[in-house]
Order: sequence, then C-alpha cells, then structure tokens
Amino acid sequence: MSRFLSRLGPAARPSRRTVLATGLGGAAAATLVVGAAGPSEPSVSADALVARQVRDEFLHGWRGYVAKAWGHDEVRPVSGTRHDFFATGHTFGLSIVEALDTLYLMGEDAEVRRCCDWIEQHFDPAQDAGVQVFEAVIRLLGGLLAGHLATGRPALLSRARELADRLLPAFTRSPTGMPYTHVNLRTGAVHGAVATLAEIGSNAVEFGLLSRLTGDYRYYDASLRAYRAVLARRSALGLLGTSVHVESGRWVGCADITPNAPVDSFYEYLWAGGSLVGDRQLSSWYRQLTDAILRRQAVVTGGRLWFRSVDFRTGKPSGRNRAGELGAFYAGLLAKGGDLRQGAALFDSWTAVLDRYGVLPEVVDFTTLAAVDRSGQLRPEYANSAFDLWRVTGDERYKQCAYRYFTGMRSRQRVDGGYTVIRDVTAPVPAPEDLTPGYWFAENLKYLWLMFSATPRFDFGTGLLSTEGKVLAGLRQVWI
Ligand code: DMJ
Repeated sequence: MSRFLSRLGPAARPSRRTVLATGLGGAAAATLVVGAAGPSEPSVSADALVARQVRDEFLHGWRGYVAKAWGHDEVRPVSGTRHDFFATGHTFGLSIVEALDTLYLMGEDAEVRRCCDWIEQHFDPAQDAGVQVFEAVIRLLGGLLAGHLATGRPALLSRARELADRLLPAFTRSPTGMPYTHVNLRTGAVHGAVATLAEIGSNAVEFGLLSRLTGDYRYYDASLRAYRAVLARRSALGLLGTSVHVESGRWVGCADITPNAPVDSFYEYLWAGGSLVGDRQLSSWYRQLTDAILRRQAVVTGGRLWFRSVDFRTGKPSGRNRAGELGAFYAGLLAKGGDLRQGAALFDSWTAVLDRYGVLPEVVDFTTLAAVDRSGQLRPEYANSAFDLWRVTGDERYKQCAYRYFTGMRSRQRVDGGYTVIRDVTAPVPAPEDLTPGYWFAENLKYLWLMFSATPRFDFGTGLLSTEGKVLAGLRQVWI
C-alpha cells in the first residue's frame, strides 16, 4: 500500500510589495498608471488594481460561457455556439468543472454554488462515450477534487471517485500497467495502445489525492505501476522516448523531446507527485531524469537557453530546433525542482518570444525565434512559470512579465463573447478562431490572480497546483 508521508515543504512566501513600489519599466508601467485609482476612488495598491482587472477579464470570459454554452463543454465566443470536447454529442460541463476552483479563489461564491449544483444534478461519469484518459484525469477528475477541497461538498468527491473507477480499466486491462489512451466510461472498453509519456504519467497527483481522501489505494498504485513501467525502459543515457506501445512495452517514438508536448507533464508529475504525496521514489526519478535532460538536451543559442530533441538511446540531436509554447511550463518546474538558474534562463528565453510577438505563438524555431506555428491558443504555460518562479524567488519581475502576458492577451484575444484562440499572432489584426478552451477557465487568470490578489483562500506556503492549474493542496475554506 502506498504511504503518504508529507506535503509540499514550506516555501518562502513572496513579498507583498506592490508592483508600483518596485518601479515598473516599459509598457507594463504605462498601463498600470492608466489603470491607477482616480481622485474619487479610495487608495488601492497597484497589486489590487491588477487583481481587479484580472478578475474582470475572467468574469468577462465566464459570462460568455454562461450566456451561450452553459452546461456544455466549451463555448465558441464569436459565433455563440458550443463545442463538445470529449466526444461528439456528449457533455461533461467541462468549463464548469474547469472554472470551479478559480471562481472560488476569486470569491465568486454564488457562481461556485451554481457550478456545484449543476455538477450534482447533471454531471454524468457513466456516459457511453470513449474519452481520452489523460484529459479526463487532469481536467475532470482534478476539477472535481479541487471543487471538493474548496467547498467541502461530498457529492463532488463521490462524482470524482465514480469517474476514476470508470477510468481505471485503461490501467488495469493493460498488460504493462501503462494505460490505454481511451476508455468507454459505460462499458469499460479500452482502445489506443500507443500512448505518449504525458498520457502515461499525468495522473499521480489526482490519483494520489483521491487515494488519500478515500483510503482506497488502487488509484495511486495504478499510477505508480505505470510510472515504473516507463522508468524500467530508460536508455543507458537515462533518457526516455516519446511514446510506448502499452501492450508490448516497446518504444514507438524514440526522440526525447522534453520539455515539449506530448511528454511535458510526465516530468511535472514526478515532481508534483513527489511533493504532494511525499513519495521519495517519484522525487528520485525526477532528479535522475532531470540531470540527464540538463546534460544531454540543454543548449544555448543566441545567448538563450533552450532544449533540443535527441534520440533517447544515442543522445544524437534530431536537428529540429523547435520549441512549443506548451514547453514553457518547464521554466517553473525546473525552478521548483531545484534548478533555479536554468529555470530562470528558460523563462527569459520565452520572455524574448513574448516581447517579439505580444502573444506567444504555438511553436517557434528557437535559433531565430521565428514563429513556425503562428496560432495563439490561449495557452497558460508562460503565466504558470511566472507564478512558479515568483513563488520560488519572490522576485517582482515575474509579476511584471505576467502582467505583460495578461495585457497582450487582453488586447489581442478578447472578443465581445469572451476570449478566443487566434489564427496568427503576427497579424496586425488577428483573425479569431472562435473557441475558449476549457483550460482557460482553470489556468491563465488563476496564476495572475494568485500573484496579485493576496487571497486568503490560498496557502502560498503549501499550495500545490496540478498540470491543469487545479489547486490540489493549500485551498483554504475562508469567508471573504
Ligand atoms: C493544459 O490542458 C494542461 O496544462 C496540460 O498539461 C497541457 N497544457 C494544456 C493547456 O495548454
């Protein structure tokens, strides 16, 4: 049986000095002055003003979802239509589940109650639908657990448990323990025998917490078995490939593309699982793999730190000098994991991309910073790393960067019906693509809110967020 030994160790709480007190430079300073309190308003700190802007924008997106897509997975804010995320013709109220703990942290308690009521009455974890296990775990299971921690409502925990029970066949029917990518929630039928590392490993945090809350260790043990199966297949260099056939156990994709998708959160959960669950095995694997990645994949080009893709058996570089925005989370992970210098350097690399485009493109060539995939997917990873680095260092610079990210998103991706992904971040007037991804409600503005609001509902020392931004430790039930 797995043991739960400790929680995330105490981290220094970043200073609460205001942004203005430290002297902002450039565009961020100018924007803040414009937004500062007028003569008739009571004196409010610059942080509080930013927090108010952040909450206003979150609620703008939320109202768009409520007005046009309530009860459905995602909203298309331009056309005012809906999108089924998991399976056509099925809804899990994804954006409701994603938004729940963000609304709680922002003090929107009436909305929290409305979301919980909807989940209790309508959320159906037994639909005859094949769902992607990875997405169901990080988005739905994580959201239900965070909602339970925020509100104490037992029904959210029982929905979480039923969902996890219906996802488990993906693990238990696999001969290696590495999960199939998809499972039918009603029948338990599995499919998808080639799984990426993110799909195999991004569950230890949710399953670990569920096991602790229920005393049922089948969930966490399934996570560990999957992790063990991957680690047993490490190369002599200590590196991992991209994807594995979960029945034969053979590698299918042999490039180690860390920190890019689709391996990204595999590494994140070795660290987060080790911290939340207190499992030293996970922490030790994290350390060993990270040492190998830093040794074999880190590369400095144009004075900036990036990570190159290599063959995991030989270490030979692939020559594809691509960095996906999804990999921007790695700056914060490196910092949390004890490699602050490298984490800060990688964050600076992504800040150079942000400075060039205003909104981060999906993929860049890291030797030139040219946008290779120009779409702007409303991704949260840069803000996530700003938050992590601020927590680790207390350095106000990370808040300034996060604010620049916020204003870029607000000026280019805001539409009347909410926020949307865009086709081309380099276009002077970007064409909207008409989707607010569910993760936008879970992540982007939560990181900003936590940095600027000083909310008493989050424990800045012990708090831990999942890869989907769900607060799975450190939520405080506080009346505000
Ligand atoms: C989120 O769903 C999660 O953060 C996931 O781990 C990868 N990134 C997306 C949002 O970009």
